[in-house]
Amino acid sequence: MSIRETDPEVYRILVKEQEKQRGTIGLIPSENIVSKEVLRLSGSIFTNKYAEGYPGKRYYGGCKFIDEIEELAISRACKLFSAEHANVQPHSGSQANMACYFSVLKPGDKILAMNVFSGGHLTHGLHSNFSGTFYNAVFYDVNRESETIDYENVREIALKEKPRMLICGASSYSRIIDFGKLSVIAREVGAYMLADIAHISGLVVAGLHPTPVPYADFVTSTTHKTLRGPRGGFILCKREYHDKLDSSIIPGIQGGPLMHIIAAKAATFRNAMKPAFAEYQKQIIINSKKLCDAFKNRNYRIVSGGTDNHLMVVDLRNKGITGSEFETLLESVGIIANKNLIPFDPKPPRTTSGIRFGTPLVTSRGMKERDMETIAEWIDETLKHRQNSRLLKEIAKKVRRFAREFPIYPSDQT
Ligand code: DSN
Repeated sequence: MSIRETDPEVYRILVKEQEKQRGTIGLIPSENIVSKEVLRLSGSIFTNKYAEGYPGKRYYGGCKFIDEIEELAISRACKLFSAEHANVQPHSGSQANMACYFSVLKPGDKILAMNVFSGGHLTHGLHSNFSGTFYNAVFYDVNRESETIDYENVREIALKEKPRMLICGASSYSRIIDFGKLSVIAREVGAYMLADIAHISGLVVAGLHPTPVPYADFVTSTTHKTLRGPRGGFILCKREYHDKLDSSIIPGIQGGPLMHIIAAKAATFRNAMKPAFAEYQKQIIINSKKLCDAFKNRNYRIVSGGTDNHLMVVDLRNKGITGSEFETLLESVGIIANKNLIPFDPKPPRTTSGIRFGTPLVTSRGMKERDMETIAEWIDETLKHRQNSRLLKEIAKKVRRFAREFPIYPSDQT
Protein backbone atom coordinates (compact mmCIF):
# COMPACT_ATOMS: atom_id res chain seq x y z
CA MET A 1 0.00 0.00 0.00
CA SER A 2 1.56 3.33 -0.99
CA ILE A 3 1.14 6.71 0.70
CA ARG A 4 -0.69 7.77 -2.43
CA GLU A 5 -3.49 5.39 -1.46
CA THR A 6 -3.28 5.59 2.34
CA ASP A 7 -3.08 9.37 2.66
CA PRO A 8 -3.67 11.21 -0.62
CA GLU A 9 -3.60 14.59 1.14
CA VAL A 10 -0.05 14.09 2.45
CA TYR A 11 0.94 12.44 -0.83
CA ARG A 12 -0.11 15.47 -2.85
CA ILE A 13 2.05 17.77 -0.73
CA LEU A 14 4.98 15.34 -0.91
CA VAL A 15 4.76 15.27 -4.69
CA LYS A 16 4.62 19.07 -4.86
CA GLU A 17 7.77 19.31 -2.73
CA GLN A 18 9.47 16.64 -4.83
CA GLU A 19 8.62 18.49 -8.04
CA LYS A 20 9.85 21.74 -6.53
CA GLN A 21 13.17 20.19 -5.51
CA ARG A 22 13.62 18.61 -8.94
CA GLY A 23 12.86 21.78 -10.86
CA THR A 24 14.68 24.42 -8.81
CA ILE A 25 18.30 25.37 -8.12
CA GLY A 26 18.99 25.23 -4.39
CA LEU A 27 21.68 27.64 -3.24
CA ILE A 28 21.04 27.70 0.51
CA PRO A 29 24.47 26.77 1.91
CA SER A 30 23.08 24.84 4.88
CA GLU A 31 20.99 22.54 2.69
CA ASN A 32 21.99 19.41 0.82
CA ILE A 33 20.65 16.24 -0.75
CA VAL A 34 21.17 13.04 1.19
CA SER A 35 22.16 9.75 -0.37
CA LYS A 36 19.50 7.09 -0.91
CA GLU A 37 21.13 5.11 1.87
CA VAL A 38 20.70 7.97 4.34
CA LEU A 39 17.14 8.56 3.12
CA ARG A 40 16.31 4.89 3.64
CA LEU A 41 17.86 4.67 7.11
CA SER A 42 16.10 7.89 8.16
CA GLY A 43 12.83 6.15 7.41
CA SER A 44 13.84 2.78 8.83
CA ILE A 45 12.40 0.57 11.58
CA PHE A 46 14.90 1.98 14.07
CA THR A 47 12.27 4.68 14.51
CA ASN A 48 10.09 2.15 16.36
CA LYS A 49 12.38 1.89 19.35
CA TYR A 50 12.65 3.84 22.59
CA ALA A 51 16.22 3.93 23.89
CA GLU A 52 16.63 6.61 26.58
CA GLY A 53 20.12 6.29 28.00
CA TYR A 54 23.29 5.12 26.34
CA PRO A 55 24.62 1.78 25.02
CA GLY A 56 24.67 -0.71 27.89
CA LYS A 57 22.85 1.75 30.19
CA ARG A 58 19.32 2.09 28.79
CA TYR A 59 16.06 2.76 30.58
CA TYR A 60 14.26 0.41 28.16
CA GLY A 61 14.57 -3.27 27.34
CA GLY A 62 15.12 -4.64 23.85
CA CYS A 63 18.02 -2.35 23.00
CA LYS A 64 20.61 -4.95 21.92
CA PHE A 65 20.77 -3.84 18.28
CA ILE A 66 20.05 -0.23 19.15
CA ASP A 67 23.21 -0.33 21.26
CA GLU A 68 25.12 -1.78 18.34
CA ILE A 69 24.04 0.93 15.96
CA GLU A 70 24.74 3.76 18.40
CA GLU A 71 28.16 2.31 19.28
CA LEU A 72 28.95 2.09 15.58
CA ALA A 73 27.94 5.72 15.02
CA ILE A 74 30.04 6.86 18.01
CA SER A 75 33.13 4.94 16.95
CA ARG A 76 32.85 6.16 13.36
CA ALA A 77 32.45 9.78 14.49
CA CYS A 78 35.52 9.49 16.73
CA LYS A 79 37.56 7.92 13.95
CA LEU A 80 36.43 10.40 11.32
CA PHE A 81 37.30 13.46 13.40
CA SER A 82 40.11 11.93 15.54
CA ALA A 83 38.07 12.77 18.62
CA GLU A 84 38.27 11.32 22.12
CA HIS A 85 34.50 11.12 22.66
CA ALA A 86 31.38 11.61 20.55
CA ASN A 87 27.73 11.99 21.46
CA VAL A 88 25.54 11.29 18.45
CA GLN A 89 22.16 11.86 20.12
CA PRO A 90 21.53 15.62 19.69
CA HIS A 91 18.41 16.10 17.60
CA SER A 92 19.92 19.26 16.10
CA GLY A 93 22.89 21.60 16.16
CA SER A 94 21.03 23.87 18.58
CA GLN A 95 20.61 21.03 21.06
CA ALA A 96 24.25 20.05 20.60
CA ASN A 97 25.26 23.57 21.61
CA MET A 98 22.79 23.65 24.49
CA ALA A 99 24.14 20.38 25.90
CA CYS A 100 27.72 21.70 25.86
CA TYR A 101 26.68 24.87 27.69
CA PHE A 102 24.71 22.88 30.26
CA SER A 103 27.60 20.56 30.92
CA VAL A 104 30.08 23.21 32.12
CA LEU A 105 28.25 26.55 32.52
CA LYS A 106 25.85 27.87 35.14
CA PRO A 107 22.97 30.24 34.32
CA GLY A 108 24.29 33.79 34.20
CA ASP A 109 27.82 32.78 33.17
CA LYS A 110 29.43 34.91 30.52
CA ILE A 111 29.90 33.58 26.99
CA LEU A 112 31.79 35.32 24.18
CA ALA A 113 30.82 34.57 20.58
CA MET A 114 30.69 36.02 17.10
CA ASN A 115 27.82 38.47 16.68
CA VAL A 116 24.97 37.15 14.54
CA PHE A 117 25.36 40.30 12.37
CA SER A 118 28.92 39.19 11.60
CA GLY A 119 27.90 35.64 10.73
CA GLY A 120 27.39 33.98 14.13
CA HIS A 121 24.52 31.66 15.02
CA LEU A 122 21.45 32.38 17.12
CA THR A 123 22.42 29.72 19.69
CA HIS A 124 25.66 31.60 20.30
CA GLY A 125 24.00 34.09 22.63
CA LEU A 126 21.32 35.94 20.65
CA HIS A 127 19.06 37.78 23.15
CA SER A 128 15.91 36.09 21.86
CA ASN A 129 17.42 32.59 21.97
CA PHE A 130 17.81 30.40 25.09
CA SER A 131 21.56 31.07 24.93
CA GLY A 132 21.05 34.82 25.33
CA THR A 133 18.46 34.33 28.07
CA PHE A 134 20.34 31.81 30.22
CA TYR A 135 23.78 33.30 29.77
CA ASN A 136 25.37 36.71 29.80
CA ALA A 137 26.41 36.93 26.16
CA VAL A 138 29.02 39.34 24.84
CA PHE A 139 30.13 39.42 21.24
CA TYR A 140 32.98 40.05 18.86
CA ASP A 141 32.36 41.37 15.36
CA VAL A 142 34.33 41.03 12.17
CA ASN A 143 36.65 43.90 11.35
CA ARG A 144 34.75 46.70 9.57
CA GLU A 145 37.26 46.99 6.71
CA SER A 146 38.34 43.40 6.08
CA GLU A 147 35.02 41.87 7.22
CA THR A 148 37.07 39.01 8.65
CA ILE A 149 37.73 37.97 12.25
CA ASP A 150 40.18 40.29 13.96
CA TYR A 151 41.87 37.89 16.39
CA GLU A 152 43.62 40.69 18.29
CA ASN A 153 40.24 42.33 18.84
CA VAL A 154 38.76 39.03 20.05
CA ARG A 155 41.65 38.77 22.50
CA GLU A 156 41.11 42.32 23.79
CA ILE A 157 37.41 41.64 24.37
CA ALA A 158 38.18 38.31 26.03
CA LEU A 159 40.74 39.91 28.35
CA LYS A 160 38.25 42.62 29.31
CA GLU A 161 35.15 40.42 29.65
CA LYS A 162 36.71 37.23 31.03
CA PRO A 163 34.09 34.85 29.59
CA ARG A 164 33.60 31.33 30.93
CA MET A 165 33.30 30.08 27.37
CA LEU A 166 34.62 31.27 24.01
CA ILE A 167 32.38 30.17 21.15
CA CYS A 168 33.58 30.12 17.58
CA GLY A 169 32.12 28.95 14.31
CA ALA A 170 29.52 30.67 12.17
CA SER A 171 26.55 30.38 9.85
CA SER A 172 27.54 32.90 7.26
CA TYR A 173 31.28 33.43 7.37
CA SER A 174 33.10 32.67 4.14
CA ARG A 175 36.67 32.64 5.40
CA ILE A 176 38.95 30.16 7.17
CA ILE A 177 38.63 30.29 10.96
CA ASP A 178 41.90 30.00 12.88
CA PHE A 179 40.82 27.71 15.72
CA GLY A 180 44.40 27.50 17.00
CA LYS A 181 44.57 31.26 17.58
CA LEU A 182 41.17 31.25 19.27
CA SER A 183 42.22 28.43 21.58
CA VAL A 184 45.24 30.43 22.71
CA ILE A 185 42.87 33.28 23.62
CA ALA A 186 40.50 30.90 25.44
CA ARG A 187 43.38 29.45 27.45
CA GLU A 188 44.78 32.86 28.27
CA VAL A 189 41.51 33.94 29.90
CA GLY A 190 40.68 30.53 31.40
CA ALA A 191 37.62 29.99 29.19
CA TYR A 192 36.25 26.77 27.77
CA MET A 193 36.28 26.71 23.98
CA LEU A 194 33.40 25.49 21.87
CA ALA A 195 33.79 25.29 18.09
CA ASP A 196 30.53 25.00 16.19
CA ILE A 197 31.50 23.54 12.80
CA ALA A 198 27.97 22.82 11.57
CA HIS A 199 28.58 24.53 8.24
CA ILE A 200 32.10 23.33 7.57
CA SER A 201 32.26 19.81 9.05
CA GLY A 202 32.42 18.20 5.60
CA LEU A 203 35.28 20.50 4.62
CA VAL A 204 37.04 19.71 7.90
CA VAL A 205 36.79 15.97 7.27
CA ALA A 206 38.24 16.44 3.79
CA GLY A 207 41.15 18.50 5.16
CA LEU A 208 39.95 21.60 3.30
CA HIS A 209 39.40 23.57 6.51
CA PRO A 210 41.62 23.23 9.61
CA THR A 211 40.08 21.08 12.31
CA PRO A 212 39.28 22.51 15.76
CA VAL A 213 39.32 19.05 17.40
CA PRO A 214 42.83 19.25 18.92
CA TYR A 215 42.12 22.73 20.31
CA ALA A 216 38.52 22.93 21.46
CA ASP A 217 36.99 21.42 24.61
CA PHE A 218 33.78 20.88 22.64
CA VAL A 219 33.09 20.65 18.93
CA THR A 220 29.48 20.64 17.72
CA SER A 221 28.03 20.09 14.30
CA THR A 222 24.93 19.26 12.40
CA THR A 223 25.00 16.26 10.09
CA HIS A 224 22.90 17.67 7.26
CA LYS A 225 24.99 20.49 5.81
CA THR A 226 28.32 19.88 4.04
CA LEU A 227 28.48 16.48 5.77
CA ARG A 228 25.49 15.38 3.66
CA GLY A 229 23.75 13.31 6.29
CA PRO A 230 20.34 13.28 7.96
CA ARG A 231 18.92 16.29 9.77
CA GLY A 232 20.55 16.14 13.22
CA GLY A 233 23.50 17.05 15.42
CA PHE A 234 26.47 15.56 17.25
CA ILE A 235 29.14 16.60 19.70
CA LEU A 236 32.83 15.75 19.98
CA CYS A 237 34.67 16.45 23.21
CA LYS A 238 37.72 15.69 25.28
CA ARG A 239 37.52 12.52 27.37
CA GLU A 240 37.34 14.52 30.60
CA TYR A 241 33.88 15.94 29.65
CA HIS A 242 32.45 12.58 28.57
CA ASP A 243 30.17 11.97 31.58
CA LYS A 244 29.06 15.56 32.10
CA LEU A 245 28.26 15.96 28.44
CA ASP A 246 26.36 12.72 28.09
CA SER A 247 24.19 13.53 31.09
CA SER A 248 23.54 17.02 29.70
CA ILE A 249 21.89 15.37 26.70
CA ILE A 250 19.92 12.79 28.65
CA PRO A 251 18.46 13.38 31.23
CA GLY A 252 19.50 17.05 30.77
CA ILE A 253 17.71 18.23 27.66
CA GLN A 254 16.48 15.26 25.63
CA GLY A 255 14.53 12.07 26.13
CA GLY A 256 14.55 9.24 23.62
CA PRO A 257 17.17 9.46 20.91
CA LEU A 258 16.08 9.28 17.27
CA MET A 259 17.59 5.88 16.52
CA HIS A 260 16.66 5.95 12.83
CA ILE A 261 18.59 9.20 12.51
CA ILE A 262 21.51 7.78 14.49
CA ALA A 263 21.63 4.86 12.04
CA ALA A 264 21.70 7.36 9.19
CA LYS A 265 24.45 9.32 11.00
CA ALA A 266 26.52 6.12 11.20
CA ALA A 267 26.18 5.70 7.42
CA THR A 268 27.04 9.37 6.90
CA PHE A 269 30.26 9.10 8.91
CA ARG A 270 31.31 6.03 6.93
CA ASN A 271 30.56 7.72 3.65
CA ALA A 272 32.62 10.73 4.73
CA MET A 273 35.69 8.48 5.10
CA LYS A 274 35.67 7.63 1.38
CA PRO A 275 38.00 9.32 -1.14
CA ALA A 276 34.93 10.28 -3.21
CA PHE A 277 33.68 12.40 -0.31
CA ALA A 278 36.91 14.43 -0.27
CA GLU A 279 36.55 14.92 -4.04
CA TYR A 280 32.98 16.10 -3.51
CA GLN A 281 34.11 18.62 -0.88
CA LYS A 282 36.83 19.90 -3.25
CA GLN A 283 34.22 20.46 -5.93
CA ILE A 284 31.99 22.34 -3.46
CA ILE A 285 34.80 24.85 -2.94
CA ILE A 286 35.71 25.02 -6.64
CA ASN A 287 32.06 25.75 -7.44
CA SER A 288 31.79 28.28 -4.63
CA LYS A 289 34.84 30.21 -5.81
CA LYS A 290 33.58 30.11 -9.38
CA LEU A 291 30.14 31.37 -8.40
CA CYS A 292 31.76 34.10 -6.33
CA ASP A 293 33.97 35.23 -9.24
CA ALA A 294 30.98 35.19 -11.58
CA PHE A 295 29.17 37.58 -9.23
CA LYS A 296 32.20 39.81 -8.86
CA ASN A 297 32.49 40.03 -12.65
CA ARG A 298 28.91 41.31 -12.66
CA ASN A 299 29.64 44.03 -10.12
CA TYR A 300 28.27 42.32 -7.01
CA ARG A 301 30.12 43.11 -3.79
CA ILE A 302 30.99 39.99 -1.81
CA VAL A 303 31.37 40.37 1.94
CA SER A 304 35.10 40.07 2.80
CA GLY A 305 35.88 40.13 -0.93
CA GLY A 306 35.52 36.41 -1.57
CA THR A 307 35.23 32.92 -0.19
CA ASP A 308 37.45 30.13 1.09
CA ASN A 309 34.63 27.72 1.72
CA HIS A 310 31.19 26.62 0.52
CA LEU A 311 29.35 29.94 0.85
CA MET A 312 29.37 33.66 0.20
CA VAL A 313 27.32 36.62 1.37
CA VAL A 314 26.49 39.20 -1.30
CA ASP A 315 26.03 42.84 -0.30
CA LEU A 316 23.06 44.15 -2.33
CA ARG A 317 23.25 47.82 -1.37
CA ASN A 318 24.61 48.85 -4.79
CA LYS A 319 21.83 46.89 -6.50
CA GLY A 320 18.79 48.71 -5.15
CA ILE A 321 17.13 45.65 -3.66
CA THR A 322 16.94 44.20 -0.15
CA GLY A 323 17.81 40.65 0.77
CA SER A 324 14.18 39.70 1.39
CA GLU A 325 13.02 41.22 -1.91
CA PHE A 326 15.77 39.40 -3.80
CA GLU A 327 15.00 36.11 -2.07
CA THR A 328 11.36 36.37 -3.20
CA LEU A 329 12.30 37.48 -6.71
CA LEU A 330 14.74 34.59 -7.15
CA GLU A 331 12.21 32.09 -5.87
CA SER A 332 9.82 33.30 -8.58
CA VAL A 333 12.27 31.99 -11.20
CA GLY A 334 13.11 28.79 -9.32
CA ILE A 335 16.34 29.81 -7.61
CA ILE A 336 16.24 29.17 -3.88
CA ALA A 337 18.49 31.28 -1.65
CA ASN A 338 18.12 33.10 1.64
CA LYS A 339 18.36 36.69 2.77
CA ASN A 340 21.23 37.35 5.12
CA LEU A 341 22.55 40.15 7.27
CA ILE A 342 25.80 41.72 6.15
CA PRO A 343 28.28 42.90 8.79
CA PHE A 344 26.93 46.04 10.54
CA ASP A 345 23.79 45.78 8.44
CA PRO A 346 21.63 48.91 8.63
CA LYS A 347 18.57 46.77 7.86
CA PRO A 348 16.80 44.44 10.29
CA PRO A 349 17.10 40.61 10.07
CA ARG A 350 13.75 40.18 8.34
CA THR A 351 14.77 42.56 5.57
CA THR A 352 18.60 42.52 5.37
CA SER A 353 20.98 44.10 2.88
CA GLY A 354 22.45 40.80 1.83
CA ILE A 355 21.76 37.39 0.40
CA ARG A 356 23.64 34.14 1.07
CA PHE A 357 24.56 31.61 -1.56
CA GLY A 358 26.27 28.23 -1.19
CA THR A 359 27.17 25.26 -3.34
CA PRO A 360 26.86 21.97 -1.34
CA LEU A 361 23.44 21.08 -2.77
CA VAL A 362 24.11 21.92 -6.42
CA THR A 363 27.44 20.08 -6.19
CA SER A 364 25.60 17.01 -4.88
CA ARG A 365 23.46 17.22 -8.02
CA GLY A 366 26.58 17.11 -10.17
CA MET A 367 26.86 20.75 -11.20
CA LYS A 368 30.32 22.01 -12.10
CA GLU A 369 32.16 25.29 -12.75
CA ARG A 370 30.47 26.12 -16.06
CA ASP A 371 27.10 25.66 -14.39
CA MET A 372 28.04 28.24 -11.74
CA GLU A 373 28.60 30.77 -14.52
CA THR A 374 25.17 29.97 -15.96
CA ILE A 375 23.48 30.29 -12.56
CA ALA A 376 25.17 33.62 -11.80
CA GLU A 377 24.05 34.92 -15.20
CA TRP A 378 20.42 33.95 -14.53
CA ILE A 379 20.55 35.52 -11.07
CA ASP A 380 21.89 38.73 -12.55
CA GLU A 381 19.37 38.70 -15.42
CA THR A 382 16.57 38.17 -12.93
CA LEU A 383 17.65 41.21 -10.96
CA LYS A 384 18.13 43.38 -14.05
CA HIS A 385 14.75 42.44 -15.53
CA ARG A 386 12.75 42.29 -12.33
CA GLN A 387 10.02 44.52 -13.79
CA ASN A 388 9.71 42.43 -16.96
CA SER A 389 7.40 39.52 -16.22
CA ARG A 390 7.77 38.05 -19.71
CA LEU A 391 11.56 37.78 -19.37
CA LEU A 392 11.23 36.44 -15.82
CA LYS A 393 8.97 33.69 -17.12
CA GLU A 394 11.57 32.80 -19.75
CA ILE A 395 14.30 32.60 -17.12
CA ALA A 396 12.04 30.45 -14.93
CA LYS A 397 11.53 28.04 -17.84
CA LYS A 398 15.29 27.80 -18.47
CA VAL A 399 15.99 27.26 -14.76
CA ARG A 400 13.43 24.48 -14.57
CA ARG A 401 14.72 22.70 -17.66
CA PHE A 402 18.32 23.05 -16.47
CA ALA A 403 17.60 21.83 -12.91
CA ARG A 404 15.85 18.74 -14.21
CA GLU A 405 19.00 17.83 -16.14
CA PHE A 406 20.61 17.19 -12.73
CA PRO A 407 18.36 14.56 -11.15
CA ILE A 408 18.23 14.46 -7.37
CA TYR A 409 18.44 10.67 -7.44
CA PRO A 410 19.85 9.72 -10.87
CA SER A 411 18.93 6.03 -10.54
CA ASP A 412 15.26 7.01 -10.31
CA GLN A 413 15.61 9.82 -12.82
CA THR A 414 14.10 12.00 -10.10
N1 DSN B 1 19.98 27.61 10.08
C1 DSN B 1 21.30 27.25 9.71
C2 DSN B 1 21.75 27.96 8.50
O1 DSN B 1 20.96 28.10 7.57
O2 DSN B 1 22.90 28.37 8.42
C3 DSN B 1 22.25 27.38 10.80
O3 DSN B 1 21.88 26.51 11.81
